[in-house]
Amino acid sequence: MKRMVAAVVLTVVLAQAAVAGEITVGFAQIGAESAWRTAETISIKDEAEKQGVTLIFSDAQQKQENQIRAIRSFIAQGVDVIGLAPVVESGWDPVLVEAREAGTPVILVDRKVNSDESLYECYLGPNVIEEGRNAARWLAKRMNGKATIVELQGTVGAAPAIERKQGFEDILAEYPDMRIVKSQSGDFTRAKGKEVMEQWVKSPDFSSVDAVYAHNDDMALGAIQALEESGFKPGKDIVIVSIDGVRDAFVAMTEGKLNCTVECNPLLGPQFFSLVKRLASGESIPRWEESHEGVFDETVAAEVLPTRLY
Ligand code: GZL
Repeated sequence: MKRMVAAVVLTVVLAQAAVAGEITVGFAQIGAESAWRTAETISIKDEAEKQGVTLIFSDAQQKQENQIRAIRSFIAQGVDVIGLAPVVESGWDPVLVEAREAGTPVILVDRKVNSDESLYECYLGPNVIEEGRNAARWLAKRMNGKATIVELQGTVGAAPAIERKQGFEDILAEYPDMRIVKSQSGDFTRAKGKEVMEQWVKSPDFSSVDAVYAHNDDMALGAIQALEESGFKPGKDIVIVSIDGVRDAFVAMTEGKLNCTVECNPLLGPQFFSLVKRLASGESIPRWEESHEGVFDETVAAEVLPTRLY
């Protein structure tokens, strides 16, 4: 009953805001840890301006406590909708309950939480497990089903890190001669990806490694730098597949240093504000609004690079 009342209140409040044409959105962004994240921020800010929506934007520097503080501030300021790109998947229940009790709907953007679905309106983002599967499918084909792999994982506890690992391993289960021999978090950053690879190349058994799977392009680009500085030829001695599809990944593929990137579209501004407006006009919105993506490898990089928007 309480949820029904909250839903009615929410619809009326949002509809009033929509009529007044003065929707205010609070967006709790993770930070600026990767080129992908920066592209997403630009897309959200540009679309808010284009659509005349008042945007209160918070950069949490990859700290969950800062995101929680921002959400509480948005609630106190009486925003109409909250957008949240959750840095990790757990620990959100208390603040999401506060938002629901305040009648402030939450839309998850690009990452999921493991809270009950009733605590948010929608997840806008990719099929992240499929991204991991597509990376493994491409690598299996490229390596003829035989590879000794090191894996650079994303931020510990982040849904895309958990799901990209799961998806990759789903496919690896079909290839007994493909195995992951080292796996460590590079926190989705170029610096940490380089740092982890610098340690790995020193280990005696690294000579058996012939492939790298990175959960995002930024860590792959850091690893490429470390491999080059250690005398390896990344993209040739060691085949590298990553995820995101940022511009620098396409440049690296044209240079023969990266072999494949699985696209993860950060340009979610238009879809996000379309969901906000539909919420505001009392329309129901889907539980999952999927962003659509491709797989790009070295054979198409030069042709596709000029068309890339991020
Ligand atoms: C994926 C997104 C990830 C990107 C990284 O949806 O959450 O976060 O793949 C970014 O580049 O840091």
